[in-house]
Amino acid sequence: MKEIILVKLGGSIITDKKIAYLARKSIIRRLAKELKQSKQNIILAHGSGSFGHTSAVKFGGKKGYISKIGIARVARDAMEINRIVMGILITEGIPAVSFRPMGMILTSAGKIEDSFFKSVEEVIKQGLIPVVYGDVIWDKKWKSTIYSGETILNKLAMYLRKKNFNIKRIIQVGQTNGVYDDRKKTIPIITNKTWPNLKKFIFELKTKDVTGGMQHKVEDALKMANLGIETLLINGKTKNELSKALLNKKVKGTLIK
Ligand code: IP8
Repeated sequence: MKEIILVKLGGSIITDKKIAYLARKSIIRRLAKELKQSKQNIILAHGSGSFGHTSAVKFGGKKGYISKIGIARVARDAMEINRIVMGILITEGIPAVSFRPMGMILTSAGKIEDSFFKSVEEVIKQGLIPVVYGDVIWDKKWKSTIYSGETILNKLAMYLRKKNFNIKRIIQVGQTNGVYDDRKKTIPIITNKTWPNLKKFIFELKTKDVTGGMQHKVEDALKMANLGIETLLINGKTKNELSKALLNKKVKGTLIK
């Protein structure tokens, strides 16, 4: 059984969420160097941050859109941040291959109707690093929906588990030391049991985000925990947190299990 670690670089860390269409290239480069130190099999996902979200707030996408040119722009902007990330990964010597989610998934009212992940599986077998990202997904009822990077990563994880891959854990790299409570202190562990109580007290950043912020992130991760896959949320602004997390060393963050 091949062991795989899934890593998501959040939109909040790879872009400046307060400034439209601004990528934090030096942070992406440092995270790429940290990723490169790992000898594990990795699947990488990244968010859209101030690229896709800025446009999706204007033109829609989550349950259809306001204009054809608008949704075309959302789709273009989601791809644009991917182009920037891919450029850096490859310059850093990482054999990364980009898979566009809208070409792998078709939904109806937000639920997957058809998907094709076999090429991703093949690329992992060849020892390359597949990269997916938050994207516009074409939807038979709503016309379009938007899947965040972690939703796509989770769908891939479920597929690969069925194919007997051993998904060890998901590492989500954001700009906080995991999930904060209302006093801005890290909640070290969240489980399905503790979440209903904790939920009322979590701290949410007030930036534009059509895929739902921290609560959505935790709830998606809890679904994965039900399948035995834990998620670790760490701070990408702290140097070497990602490399430590990849080596299973102690980090400041939240473990969702
Ligand atoms: O940043 C959202 O992906 P996320 C994708 O991972 C778009 O939530 C197009 C807004």
